[in-house]
Order: sequence, then C-alpha cells, then structure tokens
Amino acid sequence: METWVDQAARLTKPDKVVFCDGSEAENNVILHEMLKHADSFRLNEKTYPNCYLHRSSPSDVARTEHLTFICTPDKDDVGPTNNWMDPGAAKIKVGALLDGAMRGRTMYVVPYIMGPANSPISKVGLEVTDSPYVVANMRIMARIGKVATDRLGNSADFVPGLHSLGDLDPLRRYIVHFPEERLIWSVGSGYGGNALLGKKCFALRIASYMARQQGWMAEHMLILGLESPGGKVTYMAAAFPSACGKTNLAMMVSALESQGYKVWTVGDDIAWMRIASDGYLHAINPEAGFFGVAPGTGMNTNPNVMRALNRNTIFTNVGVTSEDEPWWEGIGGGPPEGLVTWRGEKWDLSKGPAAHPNARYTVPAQQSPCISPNWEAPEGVPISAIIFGGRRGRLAPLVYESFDWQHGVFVGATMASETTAATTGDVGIMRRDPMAMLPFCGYDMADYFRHWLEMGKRIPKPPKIFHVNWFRRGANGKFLWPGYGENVRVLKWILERVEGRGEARETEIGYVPKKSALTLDGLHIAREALNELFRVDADDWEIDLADSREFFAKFGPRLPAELREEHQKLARRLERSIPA
Ligand code: OXD
Ligand code: MN
Repeated sequence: METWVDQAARLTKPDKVVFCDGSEAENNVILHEMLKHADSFRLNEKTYPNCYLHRSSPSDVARTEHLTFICTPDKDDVGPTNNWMDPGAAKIKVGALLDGAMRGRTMYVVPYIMGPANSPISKVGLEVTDSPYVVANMRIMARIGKVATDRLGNSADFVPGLHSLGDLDPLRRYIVHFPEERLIWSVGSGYGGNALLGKKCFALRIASYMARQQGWMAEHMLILGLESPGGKVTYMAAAFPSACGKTNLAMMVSALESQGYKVWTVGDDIAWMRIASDGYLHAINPEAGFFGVAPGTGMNTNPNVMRALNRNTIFTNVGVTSEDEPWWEGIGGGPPEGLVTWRGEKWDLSKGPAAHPNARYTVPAQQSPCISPNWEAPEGVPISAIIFGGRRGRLAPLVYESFDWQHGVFVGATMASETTAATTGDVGIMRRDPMAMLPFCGYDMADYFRHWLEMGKRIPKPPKIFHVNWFRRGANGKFLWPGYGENVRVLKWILERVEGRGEARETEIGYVPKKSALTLDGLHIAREALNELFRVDADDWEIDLADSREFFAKFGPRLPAELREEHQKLARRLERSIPA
C-alpha cells in the first residue's frame, strides 16, 4: 500500500500527505478543511446538526459518461457500449493531467472497505484524493480508515484509485479504469459518481470485471426485504437506471403496512451477490450510505429518507433557505422567502429550479428508520426475486414475470429507459440500458450477458426474474400508476409468485397478474387505467423488438445465441397474436 501511495504522490506532487484513520477527530479536521473553501457551508446547527452544503462547479454536476473509459489492451474486450482507451495511451494522457495536479494541496489517503467489515464478500479499496469533500463523503459511503487497514494487513489485495480535482475543466476531465490492473484514475471532477471511487468505479466497473472472473455478480441494484404478515422477510434485488426511484423503492413506506406488509432497506444502489451454501444467491450492499437524488424527495414520497436527512448529512447542489436549511423542489411547500439557488444566487422564477435536478444528499445508511436489521449480515441476504425496470411511458406493463432464467436475462438485456439528470446529456431520451448497467459494466456487455446465463445454471435456487414499470402514461400523458408506497402492491404479487401462489395470466411477453391477483383495496384507480397498465400491445412490442434487434446487432457474434433465440421466440409469440 505504501509503495502505491508513494508512486501516486511522486506523480501528483502534493504539499502534504495525510493518512486517514477514520476517527471522529480526524473527520473534524477534514470538515474544517472543506469549510475553508468558498463552495462549502455549515447548515443550521440547531435543525440540521453536523450537516453541510457543497456547491460544485456548474459544469461538474453529474456523471460524464463520454469522459469515462475502460482501458484494456484489446479494444474488443470493452464491447460496443463502453469508451475504450489503450492502457499505455491512457497512462500518458491522463498521467500528464495528474502530473503535479496536487501541488499546493493535501493528498488524503483513504483506505476503505466496500461491504460490512466482517463479510467474506467485502473488498478493500484505497482512494487518494485532494478533495476534503470527497473524503467527507467517502466516510459516509464506505467503511474507512483503521477497519480497512486492519482488514488488509500485509495483503496487496486492494483496488487503488487516484483522484484529483485537477482544474475541474471538463476538457481536462477523465475517469479511466484499468480492469486488468484493478486500478482507477479520475481527474477533473469532484462529482460523486466520478470522484467517490468506491461507488461506480470500483463497486460496479472494476467489481463487475472481477465478478465475472471469480463467478459472482456486481450489479446496479437496490436490495430490500419485504416483511409479510407473520414476520417472514423475503429479499428482492432491483435494477433501475440512475434516478428512476431505486432509493424510493428501497425505503418505501408500504401502503399495506396495516395488512402486515413492510419494506426493509438493505441497499439502494449496488448489490454484490454470491452463491451461498444454502443454494441461494446472497447479496450484500457494499456501501455504507445513500448518495440519493434530492429533488422530488419529500415527506409524501420518501418519509423514511426525509427522517434521516436532518443530521450528519452532506447536501450537494441543493438550494438553501434564509434559515440555512436545505431546500429543493418536491421537499414540500413552495419556495420560501429568501431562498438561494444551488449556484448561490437569490432565487426568483427566472432562475428556474432552486436545486439542480441532480442535487444529492449523502447520508449514513444506519440513520434510515427502515434500515434492515440484516443490512450488515456478513453472509448477505438470500435473494428470491430480481426485478428489472425503467421509465417507459409506453409499452411495458406495470409488472410481468419472465418464463424462466434465460428469458429473464433477455428481459434484463432488452431493458430501456428514458434518460435522467444523473448523467450529463439530454434528459427524456429512450435508450437501451441492459440491467441498468450500461454506464457501469467494466467489460463487453455481450460477455456480461453470457456471465448472467452461466450464473443461472450454477445457482441451485435461482431468484425469479420480473420487470416493472411505474411510469406508464395514459392517453392524457399522465402517469397511470400512483407509485411510491403503492408499489408494495406489486411487490406483494411478486412475493406470492415466489411462493407459488399469485395468480397470473400468460401473455406473449411473460406472466402478468390476473386483475384479481393484485391487492387494490384502499386504492382509487379507474378500471380503464388498470386495463391500460396491463395491456400488452403486440404492435408496440413489434416496434420495440426491431429496436432491440438493432441494439443486439452491435454486439456481433459475441452476443450469446440464447439471447437471439429469446428474441426470435418473442417475435414468434407476437406474430401469432396479431390477427392477419
Ligand atoms: C448514482 C447513479 O449516483 O447511478 O447512483 O448515477
Ligand atoms: Mn446508481
């Protein structure tokens, strides 16, 4: 570890190197350093104790996928959906930007564990960074300091990551991964997904590469436990693209709580899963905190997270009230008098939203009132259902179940969703995002699909695979389903299917609940809306199939034949159902 840190310091030339032990005293020093910068503030100490506001550079507010690269000797190994750079060329190009980048700054060395400290599934990482904001966030998102160095001992089995803010110029910003060396370099951005290297860079891109080699899975999935009457808890993992409601689903206040159905949170963004000796796929949440999207979060949408956000939380790019309290669109109520925007300007209507649409909170997971008692179980939790989903105004019904694992992999591989503010670029454009891993898979996604198919053969008790869509719209453009806490009704059906009970109707695309099988008491939803929510329109599916055929074609011969086969099978089922 020391050797690697020395090399990083020789390259970046900091004035000072600080090894982080993760202690409270050290955290105070780091927060003090963070507050010296004009972009960070302490919030109201009475109502938001130990909470901070950070404003990032306006051109550094989201993940930058076009500046994110996977560097392998052979270009073909990253596949058609990743950006590729030759490892040698990347070292020269990005190395030049890192050369002397920490001059006049302090280099913080942050050893961390992804996953519970005592879990055999967890892994150690090491991030060096010149940003105290990054250190303060890493402290919430991972287990940092002494626990990590203790776990590592003399071993060299850690994933190093070198991060520097550089000059924050998007033209000199690169997030590069060397999966063969298990190394990450990131320069020019302080944004979470680009700079908190344990999260997307390690726990997804590098880990997905390792997982394929080692026979496990690193996925962009929330993990939740659904408690049913009698107290039994069934665990489910769900993959939705960024900013499509993973955090809200994982932390939902169930609309069926009075009937004994309650949701417990294990994780909200990432799942590491291994086959355990009981034959189930077991999942851990490698993270220790939630880095969630603030806008749209309020007491009516996610009260559990709201109850966690009033202490020990770092807010990024939210607005701030005259009382020094954080504010964003959807928090509840209109903009208060004296509101200041995320850019630090006095708010008025001409300024648009006061919070950036991708404004975030970083909060310790254990502060959430719905955190599962098993969220740090070293062996993870057994997964009974995998749920895929996206934002789809048309097409996909509220929920359907795949016919089997292979068909489920096809369902995941053909997932699509409207783009959101979590990444720079246009919002609301439909794009294919297999398993919600498009921006996060560290190798060729054709090989990733193959890995999924192989895992399915190896899991003695495989989870059933489902697809959900909370975002279907009616002819008037309005959402048909109320979402949020009402989504538990769908989870309940999924649970019943897992237990071999829930009633279903077989359609061309999979099993859809019989209308009577969905618990709808207490919910006012028009019959037409329900019909539309479950309608499988063969014409629409034909159009979608043409699009997914084009997407699959990009992968050439590396695409597993099983997926082409599923594609043809679906095409045949649809053909049969369309009257000539
Ligand atoms: C995230 C993302 O921050 O997916 O989780 O962008
Ligand atoms: Mn995510």
